[in-house]
Parts: sequence; C-alpha cells; structure tokens
Amino acid sequence: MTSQMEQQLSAPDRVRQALAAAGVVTRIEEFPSSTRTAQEAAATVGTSVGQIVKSLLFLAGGSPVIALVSGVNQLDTQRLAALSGAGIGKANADAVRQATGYSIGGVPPLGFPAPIPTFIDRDLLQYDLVWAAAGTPRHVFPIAPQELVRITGGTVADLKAPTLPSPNVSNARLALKRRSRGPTGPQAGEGEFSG
Ligand code: 5CA
Repeated sequence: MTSQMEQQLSAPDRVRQALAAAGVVTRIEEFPSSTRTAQEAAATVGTSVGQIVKSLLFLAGGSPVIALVSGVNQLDTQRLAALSGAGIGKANADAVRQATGYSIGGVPPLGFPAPIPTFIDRDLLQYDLVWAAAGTPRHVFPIAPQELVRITGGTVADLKAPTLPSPNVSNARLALKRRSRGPTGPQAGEGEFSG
C-alpha cells in the first residue's frame, strides 16, 4: 500500500519526502537546463564543480553500494572495493533504476526503496554547501556536507583516484581551500565543459 502510494509521487516529491523525514531543511530547485552531469549542474546552479555531488552506484558482490563523490574527483574504484569488502562493478542503467528507484543523471543520495550502504568523498566536507541530484536531471538541492553524512549514515573516506602530478594542481587545491564557495575557478572541470 505504502509503496503503491510512493509510486504515484513524482521523483522530486519522493526525494522531498525523504529529506523531510530525515529532518533536513532545504529546498529542491528545478532548473530549465540540464543538471545531468556534474559540469552541467555546476554551470546551471552557478557553483563550483567540486561542490556537485555525484551519486555513483556500484554492485559489490551483487549488492548495491553508493559512492558520493565530489564533481571534480574521479572515484578510486579499488578503494571503494576495499571499503566494500567485495569486488565491485559499476551498475548499468537498469540496475541503477532498480536499486535506487531513479534514473542515471537524477540519482539522489537518499530516498531509496531500501537503504544502500554509502561512502562519502572526504573532499566534499571542505565546502559549506554541496548540491546533490533530487530525482531528475533538472532537480538539485543544496545541503551542508555534514548533513549529507548524517542523513545517509555514510562512511567518510578518501575516495579520490590519484591524479598525475601537474604544475597547476597545488595552486588549484589552494584556491579551492581558500574559497569554499563562489564561482568556478578556471581550473575546475577544465576541458570537460560541453556548453
Ligand atoms: N545530476 C548530476 C549531478 S547532481 C548527476 O546525477 N551526476 S552523477 O555523476 O551522479 O550521474 C551521472 C553518472 O552516472 C556519471 O558520472 C556516470 O558515472 C554514470 N553513468 C552515466 N551513464 C551511465 C551508464 N550508461 N551506465 C552506468 N552509469 C552511467
């Protein structure tokens, strides 16, 4: 009965309900343009790519796990496997829909049919606010990263894949630390913007 009623709610309404049940004070924002990828979401919201939460679903020994990763970082899948205690594989579109109840590009960090073990990129904690998907590729909501940890019951971990050293990296890190909010720096998402 309950699940039938939940089926009738729109995806953003299901997320809204889950946020309210978790006691989060926020608002889901709907945008006319896409927030499907971290780069698009950052451009649409007007925030830095680092502050966009990617919700990445994997199957660990057949069971879903979710990694919440800063938009600027690549997930270290070996680290996630080690944390999960099983070999992992990226979930395909059908598996994402089945485990989370949402389609790729709109997967929120909570509001699933059944709880999913969650791992949270430590880099997200440097910001005052981060933005996560709210059920569709045009809905997102802002949340303090500590709240994200609380409502997901997630484990904070170093999930960032190592990158090759580059002369710009230390400057980029410093800029991000100094400025937890504000416009996207020239280094963020460099070469990844499509429009
Ligand atoms: N709305 C944005 C930011 S809030 C968003 O949902 N970003 S995301 O990163 O969490 O979701 C897109 C991710 O889905 C991609 O980074 C990619 O890892 C994954 N993805 C995209 N296409 C597929 C696919 N065909 N199969 C499995 N995973 C996919």
